[in-house]
Amino acid sequence: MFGRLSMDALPLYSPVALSGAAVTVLGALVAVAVLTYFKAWGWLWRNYLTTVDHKKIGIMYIVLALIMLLRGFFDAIMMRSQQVMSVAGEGYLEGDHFQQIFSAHGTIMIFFMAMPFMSGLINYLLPLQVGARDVAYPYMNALSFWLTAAGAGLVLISLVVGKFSTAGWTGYPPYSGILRSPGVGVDYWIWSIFISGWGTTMSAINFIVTIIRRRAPGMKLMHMPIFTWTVLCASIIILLCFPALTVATALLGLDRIFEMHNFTNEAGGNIMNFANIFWMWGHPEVYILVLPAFGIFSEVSATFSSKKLYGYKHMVSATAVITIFSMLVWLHHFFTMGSSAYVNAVFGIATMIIGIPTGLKIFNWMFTMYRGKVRFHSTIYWLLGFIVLFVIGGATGVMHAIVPVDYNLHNTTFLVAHFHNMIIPGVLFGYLAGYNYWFPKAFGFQLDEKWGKRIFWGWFLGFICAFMPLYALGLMGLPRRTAEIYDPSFMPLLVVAFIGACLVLFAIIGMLIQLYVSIKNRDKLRDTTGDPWDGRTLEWTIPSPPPEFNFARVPYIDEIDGYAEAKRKGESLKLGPYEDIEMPKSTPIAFIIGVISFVAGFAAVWQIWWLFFVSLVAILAATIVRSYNDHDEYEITAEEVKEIMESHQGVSS
Ligand code: HEM
Ligand SMILES: [Cu+2]
Repeated sequence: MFGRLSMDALPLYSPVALSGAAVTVLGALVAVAVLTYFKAWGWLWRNYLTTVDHKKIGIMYIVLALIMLLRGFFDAIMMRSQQVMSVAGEGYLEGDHFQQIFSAHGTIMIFFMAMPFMSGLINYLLPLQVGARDVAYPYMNALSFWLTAAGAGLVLISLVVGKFSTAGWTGYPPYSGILRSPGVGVDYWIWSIFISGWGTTMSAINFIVTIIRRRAPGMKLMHMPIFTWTVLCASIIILLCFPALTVATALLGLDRIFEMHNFTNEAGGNIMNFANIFWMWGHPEVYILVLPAFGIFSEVSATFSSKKLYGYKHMVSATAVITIFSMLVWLHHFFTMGSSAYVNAVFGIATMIIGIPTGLKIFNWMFTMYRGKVRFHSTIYWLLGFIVLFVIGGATGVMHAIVPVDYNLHNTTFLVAHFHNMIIPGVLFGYLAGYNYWFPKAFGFQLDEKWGKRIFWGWFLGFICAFMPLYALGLMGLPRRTAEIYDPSFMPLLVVAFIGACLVLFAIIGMLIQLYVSIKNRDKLRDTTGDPWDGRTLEWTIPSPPPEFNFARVPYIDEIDGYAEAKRKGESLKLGPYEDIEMPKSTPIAFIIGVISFVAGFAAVWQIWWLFFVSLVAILAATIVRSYNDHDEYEITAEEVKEIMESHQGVSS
């Protein structure tokens, strides 16, 4: 009846696991209590849970990302303290638990922090930047979000019921095979990724069609804002590469449930095939994450230097070259696994070539700032910090691309330092810059600047202290994923790394304080113009926060940064007439399918097959019900649009 599920699944075996579960359950209870206290359930249901508005979906993605950032960071600081404590004594984590923590940390940070943060920013901004009233498929957009949330829910519930994977965020067999990992941990990993991966793939389709079909009249591809370009390229990579991940996890699941031997070294299987398929997704994934961040840096450098972006066309070509090469280098993740020297050399060189377009971008951002009127707002701090740190990360990446060097460095903390060095400045700093930059657009007031700078310094200095020592420790021979460290000579650097993590903790708490302070002082921080930074792209032509239909009158754009050009010439933007607007209606179905997908995933993890099949039928039924709905739109008349716009004073369009 309950498959593998029994009372043993509760984390009563260890006080540390029990406290993790308690914090999770308490957190959920507090959230429920607060919502009940403020009688917010109805509001939440009508405005968010059932919405198909890309702006609200974007905000939900970012809220999810920030919650998961807290959780992922908590794991990180547990690992850091365990390693410091284990040099002097035994530490407080058992090996098995430490393995769950690094696996959860990596999985959460990549799939449920960085990806939702990216999807959230894209969802919010993309339609606004191309002058559209929504994404191409608003309902599918909501569905994508709820599938992502279902995956995140599975990771969170693994903390309370059962255990998480011990096979790392990459889930390599044989560690993830049924013989080494007979418990449910790997299944949680598989199903959370599998379900959220469908959501991500559907988002990519949505973004691509929106960019191709929903641009404002006159806007040619080479007039698109650079962020939109990077979203197009990242979405193409998602569409081509996420299926590889879906296949890898599905085949691994078949191995585990039906003993199919896709990835075993007997009965005709081959372990290496997993690494191959996984990294066909895994390496491009890095560029999926980093390209939109590059797009944000481009927007931020131009706006805060009051200049147009240096070398727009080259930025577009560089993005396209990176897109193609991102898919040609995956094998550098297993240089040491027995390919020939010839194959390794080809992939090593292909890897290094990506440095060229990336370097070009760095120079273009610097040339954009050069001789500009640079406003040193915290938003551009993220760009400056990124440039300094990313160049170091790039250099150590080239070291890994030199195959004989990689033989010595791989699986040491040198590698851990390298990839955090790319992904924290390159990805997270970019998204945090975007969060700062577009926050007033979304909520109508700016974030507190004093805390903005403190948060930056916390992340920047914290990053340096937390990860530079790992380069040295790696060269000294410390392997990655080590729970207990006996060599006392590692102690000083481990302590520095721990202090770094504490600085980041300060920055993360600072982010919460910043939100609190900014909401409290929102009247002082209010943006009544819709254009607080003297922006250059279409999102700044409409009120903050934007009305549900985004653009009351359809804008016309026939050059790059058309809005900035119009402002420079003292003209106003060309706009179409007021017209009746069709908007998609809210629907609970996407949310319901998300909840059922979570149940289906949970049932599959515990092998409660009847529940699994009931869930599949329920998803199908919900989809059919939805397809019978012929009235999924409502109309706002031209008159009403005009009235709404006249209530926003001081905004021209
Ligand atoms: C400042 C915050 C962070 C700290 C202190 C931190 C710390 C750590 C530590 C201690 C490990 C284990 C290293 C080892 O194998 O010995 C690790 C692994 C990892 N981290 Fe982070 N991390 C942070 C942020 C991030 C972010 C933002 C991401 C991604 C967006 C990320 C992705 C990963 C991944 C993918 C792994 C590999 C996990 C595995 O080995 O399976 N981390 N991190
Ligand atoms: Cu790679």
